[in-house]
Amino acid sequence: MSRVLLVNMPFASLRWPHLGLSLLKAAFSRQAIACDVAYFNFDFAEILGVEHYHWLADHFAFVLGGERLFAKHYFPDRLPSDAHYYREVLLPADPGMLAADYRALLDTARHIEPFLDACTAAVDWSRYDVVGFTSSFQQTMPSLCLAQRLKRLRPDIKIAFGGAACEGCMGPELLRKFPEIDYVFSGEADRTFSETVRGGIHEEHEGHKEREKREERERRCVGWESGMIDNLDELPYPDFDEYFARLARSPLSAEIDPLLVFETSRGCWWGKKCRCTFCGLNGDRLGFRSKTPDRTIDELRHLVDRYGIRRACAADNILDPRYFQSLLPMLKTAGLDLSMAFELKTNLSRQQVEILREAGLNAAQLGIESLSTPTLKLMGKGVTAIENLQTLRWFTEAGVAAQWNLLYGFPGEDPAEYARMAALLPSLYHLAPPQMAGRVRLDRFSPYFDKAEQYGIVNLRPHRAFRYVYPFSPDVLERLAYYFEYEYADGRDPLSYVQPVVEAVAAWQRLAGTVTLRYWDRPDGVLIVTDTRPGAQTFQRRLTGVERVVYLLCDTGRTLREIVGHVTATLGADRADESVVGKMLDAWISVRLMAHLDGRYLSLALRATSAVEPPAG
Ligand code: B12
Ligand code: SF4
Repeated sequence: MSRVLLVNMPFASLRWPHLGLSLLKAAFSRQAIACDVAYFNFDFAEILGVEHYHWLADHFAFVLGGERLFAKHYFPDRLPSDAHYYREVLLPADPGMLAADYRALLDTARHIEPFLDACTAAVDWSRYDVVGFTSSFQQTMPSLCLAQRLKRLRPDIKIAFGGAACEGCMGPELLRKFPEIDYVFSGEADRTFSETVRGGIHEEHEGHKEREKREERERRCVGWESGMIDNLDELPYPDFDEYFARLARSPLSAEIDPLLVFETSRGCWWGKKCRCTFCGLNGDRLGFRSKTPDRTIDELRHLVDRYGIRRACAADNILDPRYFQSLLPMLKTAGLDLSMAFELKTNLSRQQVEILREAGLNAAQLGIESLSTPTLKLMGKGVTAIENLQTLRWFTEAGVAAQWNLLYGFPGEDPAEYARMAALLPSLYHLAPPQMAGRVRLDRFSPYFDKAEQYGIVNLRPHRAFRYVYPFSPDVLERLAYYFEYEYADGRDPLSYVQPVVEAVAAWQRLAGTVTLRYWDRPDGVLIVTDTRPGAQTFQRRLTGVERVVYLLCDTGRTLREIVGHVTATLGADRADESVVGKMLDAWISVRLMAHLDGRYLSLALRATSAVEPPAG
């Protein structure tokens, strides 16, 4: 029976185990196939230092800085020069890039040969028949460099590749262009990889040396259709042992605060109905599947007990909405004491945000993307600006770290929406700011990629960074690239109208955490609002009677009709004169206590928690 080594190369994060490899290892264990996992990303980080390593992993992810370092090693003298790369790729992506940073990037190259030597020497390769490389997070060229060495050292070892960079046509193309790869697995491989190995990768090789031919190599691409797991409860628990062992013996361990990674679902239920136009997640497979709540709790308990870590990050693209009635309340009482991060769609209620918080959510990646409903409609996001805003406010209020991005450049977007957004943003400086304001990326598998013309996207071409990694013809690059560049059929340049939004976001980021807009609803029926945002006209306001009732009602965005109806029901018809209420709302909008979006009014102040003393007055 074959023995398998799974390899996690740079630039995978050091902060968590690799979920895909940990599941594959567990799948091999079930089949009684010996399998180890090598976290060579640690070996590189131990040469570079944690900070430099993560800088390369995160800062250069989309300009492929890490891939290029290894590509220069793999293809000596076949790639365009560093000076070109700097001018054509790095500077356009980051005009403020310092010369020192550029030199630091280039200087990393001298560590590659010793790193590969160390990887080669660290393992007794005669113990393995199959070596599997995972390839996302700039891992393709680092993996190929090591695979090339292995093939020279032990030509009989079978090399398999899998992971996000092998999905769709990218996998077969890698197989065609890189002779060291024997097998590519596209998509989920929980079942197919162990079955293929059990079926005899090794034996097949022994008998059929001539299988080097191109046609047959293509046959060795195992597709996702055969690999998709319908019932996620059938998956084993991931085996993180080697990650934690590697972390424990690393001199870097004191600098790394590890997280558990878990998944409760795969695919996206929203995307299955209406894929967001920019979304390339999940490759070709969006079919949503989720684990049963009992199984999820058992798995989390197992992970917490085994590894003693109580911080976790879900790899899910989206939360199963049924979990509000099942998994999340169960987590509250399960006694796991877990703090978790999840990616979430923003069509939530205040009560749901509270359920999430009580279940242990302490960070969320919110799919906000825009604060303009017409733009959100264009991208098929299925939420409105007001939903985005109220959810952001509830998360800020609940103390859950909200991470989100503000994107622009959606084909067909109305520039006037950006003028409106720029006017709105200074009212929001007391909320969690976006991590970045940036042009929407064009990813493979997204509707923008698949139906570019239909969306008014022209001149679609692989992101220029790929030319600096692969010395191949344009048609090959088209099949290898994950990110693309493009122009608009109507000739627009978003930079001509988004600048005020970009500047407002920069101001927001600078001010984050230093300004507040908060209210206290006192038992004596007085609602106190304090405001320290830049330009605030009054530090403190008192709202009573109808004002208080309306301000509290607009915790969720409300129409004027709803507001008037509510005032009539609670205070009587004589207090609910529509024009009087309308004037009150307008006055609040002018002093930025309230936002008016999509025909709805939303109170902007955060509800004070009991931990904060109400101001006197
Ligand atoms: C969760 C997630 C994260 C988490 C990390 C959690 C983690 N597990 O590492 C967070 C939010 C932190 C994150 C960060 C980033 N991410 Co991310 N992330 C994902 C996401 C949504 C799921 C990944 C996951 O764990 N899936 C579940 C596991 C079980 O699946 P898997 O790893 O793919 O493994 C399966 C198969 O691929 C296959 N397989 C995998 N390896 C191998 C190897 C062999 C030999 C075989 C046979 C099979 C095989 O079998 C496995 C089991 O079925 C994917 C999108 C997606 N849906 O895949 C993006 C994705 C992987 N991320 C991506 C990117 C770009 C990033 C960032 C650079 C973004 C950024 N600038 O912040 C960073 C990089 C961080 C780093 N350096 O490690 C890209 C990668 C693109 C690429 N071609 O490399 C993806 C594909 C999203 C996208 N479309 O842009 N990410
Ligand atoms: S962006 Fe999120 S919600 Fe939209 S299709 Fe992709 S995974 Fe689903």
